[in-house]
Amino acid sequence: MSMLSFEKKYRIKGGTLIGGDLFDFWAGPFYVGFFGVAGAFFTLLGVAMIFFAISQGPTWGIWAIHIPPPDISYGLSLAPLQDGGLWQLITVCATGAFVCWALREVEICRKLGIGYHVPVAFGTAIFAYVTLVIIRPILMGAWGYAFPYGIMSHLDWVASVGYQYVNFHYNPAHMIAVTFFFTTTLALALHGGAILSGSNPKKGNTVRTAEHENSFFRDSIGYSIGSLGIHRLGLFLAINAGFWSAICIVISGPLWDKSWPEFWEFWRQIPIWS
Ligand code: UQ2
Repeated sequence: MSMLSFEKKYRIKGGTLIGGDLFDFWAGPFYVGFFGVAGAFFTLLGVAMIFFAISQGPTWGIWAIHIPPPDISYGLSLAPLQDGGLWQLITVCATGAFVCWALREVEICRKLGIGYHVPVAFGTAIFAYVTLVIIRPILMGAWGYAFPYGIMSHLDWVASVGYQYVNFHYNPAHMIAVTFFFTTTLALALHGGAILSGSNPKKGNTVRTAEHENSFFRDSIGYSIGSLGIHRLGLFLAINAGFWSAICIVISGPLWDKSWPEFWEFWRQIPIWS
């Protein structure tokens, strides 16, 4: 079935979570839905407020733009617009837009009768962002603990929070997250290489199948995870990278406020060593 006739067959009403048939239509190639409309609303409002916040600041320089959260002294209250309030509204719009995008993906999955793997994976990225700008600040009692919106300024925030815990690389959850990020790139490099090597034959050769990919890995490392398995592994690795990123920052402060190198002192304190 060609893609065009496939889409004609499956682009039918139904599967919405909210709004019934009201927003159940397409705009060109794009499915709209209630969450498409709500997501566009949050996006336009959020981007407009980013531009307004920049216009009130000292620079339009792309690297120097800096939209900070309210001062710690505001605690968890609403701050005046120019004093972190715009950051708060931008955060509401960003979170709203991300969640709408994920729920629009869910509606598309329901229409197609496929699993929710893609929105679940995207949900992990949303979870990491929400942990940084909402969950951890609430646990620590002030919006001022969130990161500022700005290219260099958010990097400065990461460096500063890292040094606050002396050496963030000693955070065990950070170690796990980094390991998952690296393993994700290893798996995608192996998989991308495997697929391209088989599907781009030299002139005169036929496209290879999964048997060739299996045999390559059995010959080289004595094991093949399989053509479905590699995708299960990839999803598992990528979701864990995002998940442990959220864990490593949410425990820094709420659960552990000393230096991370000091955390490993427990090992040296085990009586057996003395
Ligand atoms: C594989 C396979 C694929 C692949 C890849 C492998 C036919 C097309 C890349 C090899 C992957 C293995 C052995 C797992 C490696 C483990 C980690 C943690 C990176 O076997 O099946 O399908 O693309």
